[in-house]
Amino acid sequence: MTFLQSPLGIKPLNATTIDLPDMIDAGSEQPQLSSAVLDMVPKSVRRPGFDVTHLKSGILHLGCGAFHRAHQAVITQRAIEAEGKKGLSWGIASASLRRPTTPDALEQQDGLFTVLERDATGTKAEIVGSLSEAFYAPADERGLVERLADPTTKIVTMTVTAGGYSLEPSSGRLLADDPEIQNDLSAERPVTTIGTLMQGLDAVRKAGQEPPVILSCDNLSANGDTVRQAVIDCAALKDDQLANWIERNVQFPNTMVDRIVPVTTEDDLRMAQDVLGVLDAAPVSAEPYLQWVIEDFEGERPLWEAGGAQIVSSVTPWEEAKLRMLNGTHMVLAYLGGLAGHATIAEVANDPLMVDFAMRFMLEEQAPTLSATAPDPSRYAKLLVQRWRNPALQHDVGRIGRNGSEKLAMRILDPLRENLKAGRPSPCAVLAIAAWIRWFALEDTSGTKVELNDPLTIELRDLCTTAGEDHTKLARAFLSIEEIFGPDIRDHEELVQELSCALSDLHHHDLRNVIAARLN
Ligand code: CS2
Repeated sequence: MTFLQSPLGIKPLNATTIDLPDMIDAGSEQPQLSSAVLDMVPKSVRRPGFDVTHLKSGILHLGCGAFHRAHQAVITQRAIEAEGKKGLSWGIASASLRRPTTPDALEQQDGLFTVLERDATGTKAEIVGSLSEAFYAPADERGLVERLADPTTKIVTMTVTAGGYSLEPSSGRLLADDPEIQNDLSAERPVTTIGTLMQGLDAVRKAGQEPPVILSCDNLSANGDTVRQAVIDCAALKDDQLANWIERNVQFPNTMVDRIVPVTTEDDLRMAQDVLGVLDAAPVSAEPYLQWVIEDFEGERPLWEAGGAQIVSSVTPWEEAKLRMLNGTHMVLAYLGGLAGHATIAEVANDPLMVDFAMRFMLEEQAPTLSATAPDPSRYAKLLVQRWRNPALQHDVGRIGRNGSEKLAMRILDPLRENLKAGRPSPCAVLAIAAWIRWFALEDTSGTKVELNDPLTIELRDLCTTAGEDHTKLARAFLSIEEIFGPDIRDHEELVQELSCALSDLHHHDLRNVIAARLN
């Protein structure tokens, strides 16, 4: 069974969904953060080690969300500082694709915002000034194509989420028939990420310029290779010569990005105000942990290693481990934790039964699918549990569980497929998939923290309604969704039965007993 894909478009990663400026106390006498008031901020707050008014844009970024600002913007700030005057050419022109809220707030603050590094020991604040511009792309006079083709743009980075690339989740290939992609083939102002990259690169080629390096910073398997293929496929729909030119001339290095960055809350706004003594309408909070592994590439780039980035010849071992151990297990914790009534990942990660289950899943099902050069699984898994337990981060299970139809394939189904082939059992993955399905099957979500947010919500709920209490029918119906599960999994009769059994258990028995039974 294949659903017609809902239009995917561009969705910013971890985008702020609340109107932050509205939460600011309008009657407050405190001034708002800007370069003019930096001297009023206490010395304990780290601030840009350069004059932000002298910054020039060398990087174009798509997806000015919280993740980008707490990750790439911080590391780029360090890189600019390390290079002195030369570094000033590495400002980031950061495009918000869906909402004007964040760029509007940043505009009033000369692009400055606070990153609050939070954990049980307290909060460390840093003012970040590496954004030379922040703009709302649909209202931008120049438009992304022109900006991409500007010779001063040396690198284009992206955080648009897995769903923002117009890919079929199971195959990772471009949805060539997607109406937005079709429209973007000739649009002056394309709306999809892939269409924008394709049109921008076409303009670069026509102008006879050197193309920028395209750097995806999203949680996708082999993100650079995957985006490269999608851009080439998109170009081939328009012009074979363009497709060949991209293939020969444009670099798409793979990257692994890691920092847990929840949506900004009112508490973060208050915290920023308390620490700075001035108002910040666009702070972000994040865990202290920060990692960026980038495949080496030719051409100019900021001195990102000065900010802790690792430049390596192959990102694969890091990327696979992160996607399968962190992101895959994050989803497991969200789906089971949501059903158990937990509101945040920290709550789930402090529930011993859930942690036992997560450890079992990571060490016995995900780790055997990782390459030998991946980080040591048991140390990595322990570190992850510690990070998830961070009590200062309000990471909603609904937030982590959203868009599961786009995220399951690379994080949970690819390893499951490998385990099936190797004859290794996958009881935890099967229960996690059943828990995800259960989110859509539940009529009554009172008592749970389940919040349905998926491009296929309507279709998936319909499948549940049609199957009713026939769990085998339900298992078959879900496993037949080719765009999520691929063409092969539905024929695996043993898996169909296992999933049916897990669905039935979740329906008839107490969740904690169901989990415990799988751990025995
Ligand atoms: C999370 C990620 O939203 C999700 O799916 O798993 O945003 C996760 O927090 C980051 O990848 C951590 O680096």
